[in-house]
Amino acid sequence: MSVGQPNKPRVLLVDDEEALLRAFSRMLTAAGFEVTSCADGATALTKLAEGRFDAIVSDVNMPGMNGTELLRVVRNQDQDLPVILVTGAPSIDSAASAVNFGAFKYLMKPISRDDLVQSVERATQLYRLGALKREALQVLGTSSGEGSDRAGLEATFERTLASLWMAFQPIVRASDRSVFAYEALLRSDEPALPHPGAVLDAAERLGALDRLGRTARDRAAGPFAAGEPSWLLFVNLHPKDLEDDSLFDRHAPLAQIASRVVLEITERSSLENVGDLRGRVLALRDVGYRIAVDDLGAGYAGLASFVHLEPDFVKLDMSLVRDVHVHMTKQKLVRSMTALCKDMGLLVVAEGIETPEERDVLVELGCDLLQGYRFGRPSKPFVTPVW
Ligand code: G
Ligand code: MN
Repeated sequence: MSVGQPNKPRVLLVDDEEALLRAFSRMLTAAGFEVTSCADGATALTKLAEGRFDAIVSDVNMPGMNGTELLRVVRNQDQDLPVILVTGAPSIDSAASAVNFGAFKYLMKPISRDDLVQSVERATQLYRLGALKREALQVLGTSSGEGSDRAGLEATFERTLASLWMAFQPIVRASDRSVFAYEALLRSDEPALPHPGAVLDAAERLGALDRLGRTARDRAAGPFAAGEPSWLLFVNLHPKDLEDDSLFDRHAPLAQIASRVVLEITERSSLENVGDLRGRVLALRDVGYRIAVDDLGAGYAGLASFVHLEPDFVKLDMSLVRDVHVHMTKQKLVRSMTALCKDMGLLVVAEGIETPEERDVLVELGCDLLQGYRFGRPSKPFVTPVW
């Protein structure tokens, strides 16, 4: 497996059929996993209590505790540990409870070697990424917001919305120093709401996040449609935007250039309250958009964003980037995260790079796509980046 994973990933196999247990164990061992096998749910729980595992593969139909019951007990102890359920007799019932209790995957027998190995590989990679994220949170601490006066907010917000514009910041390809993309960022000339954070905060208080999102997306699409066709456009979404029908509208200005658009979904706020997240993201892909997880390493420790979003890109938060050249712990985290993301087929963007020292260390650590004041400030279209 990859750099940054010194130990073999550990898999707990649970199946009452001995022949299958042996076959699965052989396949997974050959693929580089350390496998512990057991024949029933109760033994599985004992093994879990004794050691650390990166994934569980369990049969559904077993005497005693069945696979979905095992999943439920595991979920009470660990929100993230991926459980892959295997069944020979799929029923709507068990599929439904599997999804309810957060099964990572539901595989039907007979299962090919490739299906098994790929599912387990993906599951253990995700789980390790979760561990790295928790480590990053501990290293970096958390951030907090700020309040503002409510009086006259509505009128101020309307003025802001009318004059809102988008700045574009370049994302540079390290290999040839060319422009890979631009990220569209909210800008306001309204003195009472001068920062994007203040605009978002006002919109949230007024229940107008959907209008703000729509305005931002429409105004990002305009200048970009006329730009160089090879550039991608990164656009930030608030979790609330995912509940707004206009985001899924194929006639919206942004949808006209959907194949060049990457929608950034932030890790800063929880996605737990978004109903049918997976379905919504599938609908966005259906329009043609790609997905990025934004601010990776900041604020949120869960894995929901990865399991449900299946992102194409991740953006490392600038708190991991700041002074990375003198911070060994950050270097180790960035190296491991980057290697793991590459293994998972994701492109990594490092953001908030301000100095050549940060830039050089990040390139050395495996980051191919770079963004930050060092290369270009967010500006009215389209600043040519410097290296
Ligand atoms: O959450 P998100 O990653 O989308 O936020 C990006 C924000 O970071 C924007 O407001 C942008 O202006 C700011 N930004 C972009 N590059 C840099 C940088 O190099 N340093 C700092 N401090 N901020 C940056
Ligand atoms: Mn962003």
